[in-house]
Amino acid sequence: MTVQKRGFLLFGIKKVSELTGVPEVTLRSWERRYKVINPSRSQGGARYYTKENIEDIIWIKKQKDERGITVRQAMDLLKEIKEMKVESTITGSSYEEHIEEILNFLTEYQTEQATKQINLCFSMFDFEEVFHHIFTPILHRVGYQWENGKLSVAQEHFICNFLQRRIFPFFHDLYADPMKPKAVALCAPEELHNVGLLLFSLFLKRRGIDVLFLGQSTPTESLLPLIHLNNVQLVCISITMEESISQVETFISDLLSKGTNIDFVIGGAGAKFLSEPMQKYRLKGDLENWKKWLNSRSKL
Ligand code: B12
Repeated sequence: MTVQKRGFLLFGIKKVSELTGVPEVTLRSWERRYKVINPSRSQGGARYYTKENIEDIIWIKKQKDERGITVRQAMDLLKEIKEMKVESTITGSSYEEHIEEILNFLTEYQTEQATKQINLCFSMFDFEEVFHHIFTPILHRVGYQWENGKLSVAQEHFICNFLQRRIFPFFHDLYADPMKPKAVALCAPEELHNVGLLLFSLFLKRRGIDVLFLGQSTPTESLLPLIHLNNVQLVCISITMEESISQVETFISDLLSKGTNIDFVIGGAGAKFLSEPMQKYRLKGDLENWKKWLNSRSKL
């Protein structure tokens, strides 16, 4: 059954099952188990799904069927994306307007307009605010839209590179305190997602800590000489793709077994898959959490 409510089309579970190819019983069990896709209910208890609900179901099915991701992992990812959207609406509609404008311009390769809009953001907000509350949600949405077939790979690459080019100059323009210990920042082996790592490196450098930024897919065996020669005291690692977790863990255990007095911090969406003993190095959350973490580090 399909009904209209406050201008929105709503679909009954039978129709949704037909449209998505997901059996009704599975739809009910996903709702009960993960609580991420929540249709509204009629007074009689019948479920009514919005168009967005249906898109989300198709997205979850695609993750499971084509990418071999478990339903649990796909639901976690979807939840993160939804929370980012809610957060940007709560923290001020002003961010949301910029997010949409910039994303629209970049999707259409309108570089001049996007540049102007980004410049406006830098004039209105602190640069870390721009990166965390505007650039990061844009990139997360790009991922979601790419997954849904709404953005091409070319658009995804273009947008990511365009935004990265606006972040790097800040990193180079900041000066570190020579009296403070040094950090090294790297992505796990085979890991190409490096924007989160760049933001964390920028965070440290802004607070006086010099960061040797190694970036994407760094083979861990090459790091030991660098760490010793430069008196590095903190190793920052970013993991998005789960695959390299075990290599990262071996690297950390090796360094610790050599008696090195080094601290580690690991972030990125894949860090949730770290084993229990390694979870103590994981730093979750955003800027505010990072500030708390830094305050708790007397060495830094
Ligand atoms: C741009 C992008 C790419 C670019 C990356 C370019 C680059 N230079 O980084 C390219 C095109 C290379 C790419 C490739 C792939 N990608 Co990609 N990509 C993205 C996208 C759209 C944006 C990533 C990004 O920059 N986000 C913005 C940053 C700021 O956010 P973040 O990474 O979450 O970081 C935050 C925190 O996690 C944290 N953090 C991150 N690192 C660290 C480190 C430390 C120390 C700390 C403290 C914190 C921290 O701080 C940040 C601020 O909050 C995401 C979508 C998404 N949801 O992120 C998909 C996404 C990550 N990619 C995905 C996939 C599947 C792929 C590919 C497998 C695609 C393919 N079939 O080839 C490959 C894998 C490549 C590889 N081996 O790494 C999936 C991952 C799904 C999963 N893990 O299960 C995503 C989520 C897209 C999706 N919706 O499905 N990708």
